[in-house]
Amino acid sequence: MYRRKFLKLTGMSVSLSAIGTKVIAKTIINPPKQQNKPIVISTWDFGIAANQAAWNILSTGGRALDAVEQGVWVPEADPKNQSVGYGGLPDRDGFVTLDACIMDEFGNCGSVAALEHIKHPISVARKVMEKTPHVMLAGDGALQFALQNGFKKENLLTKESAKAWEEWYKTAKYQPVVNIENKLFDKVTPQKLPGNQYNHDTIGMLALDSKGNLSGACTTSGMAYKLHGRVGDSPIIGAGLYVDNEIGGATSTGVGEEVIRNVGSFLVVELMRQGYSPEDACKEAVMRIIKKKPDIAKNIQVGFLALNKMGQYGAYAIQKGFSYAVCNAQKNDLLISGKSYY
Ligand code: SD4
Repeated sequence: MYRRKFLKLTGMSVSLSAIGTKVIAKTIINPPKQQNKPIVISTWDFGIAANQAAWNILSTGGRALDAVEQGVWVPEADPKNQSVGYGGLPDRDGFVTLDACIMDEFGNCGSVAALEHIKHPISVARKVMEKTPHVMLAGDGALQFALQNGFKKENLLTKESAKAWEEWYKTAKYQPVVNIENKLFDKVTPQKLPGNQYNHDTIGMLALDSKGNLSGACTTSGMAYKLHGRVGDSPIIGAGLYVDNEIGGATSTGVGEEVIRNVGSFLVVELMRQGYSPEDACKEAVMRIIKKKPDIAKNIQVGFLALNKMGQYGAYAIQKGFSYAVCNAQKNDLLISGKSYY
């Protein structure tokens, strides 16, 4: 009842002083009468190619879950992409360890953390979801499960990533570079940058299929040169990804520790449940991070991307240059720069 009234206040700012803290909420402007579907969105410029693979499934009436799995396979398999899957930059001890999770329209989810030697961690995450009573497998146990389920053991450390790590090892200084995504956005290649410059980027993908069902996937090699065993937000349901088929989905990229502290993607979905547009929900989640730790937030990037049940989407990041790709029947593979606090 309350929610219905809230949604009626289209385009207005509403003060929620009744619940204690004063929150300014903007509601969805002109909610569409029909769902904008099918549609797929994903983080960063490598989302363009990933969306194309997802679109091949969505445009032929396929399920959002299959679309997001196949979509993120593209960057996972790309050796030139040094932040996801094969070719990902290693941890400080030289091991490539991958994090991934997936969530479907029924609230089922699966996840792997600190998984080594498997090119497509997203598919292992899906197997965890579909074939076990668990949600998350980590480290050696995740690898053992993958091998038992027919995944091939591979060396994921490419020559380029080994070289970058050796360069970094000379100083072994762990310091996420401020606004690294801007550099990616400007299409500077990792090879042109010294040692630790390219140290994070994740693909998060959300899709709404022609039946109106939502799914999401998130996969990464995590922060480059992290401590061995470090797990980021990307495989954590609610942090790096969350999907509620009644409301929408959200995913994150950037320094995972700050996303975990704020259970970021769950927060974005819950804000959309309260009537926030996808962009406003992402913005509010970013503001939560900035408000809690302003000094840390100044020097890091975190971005959220969200898609609601009507197929509306939006993004917001701490720093400029957060790009994301959108693909539907009208605009194929359009790259959009998200809005940011700084
Ligand atoms: C992590 N969130 O491991 C990931 C890295 C990332 O853009 O998204 N970078 O913390």
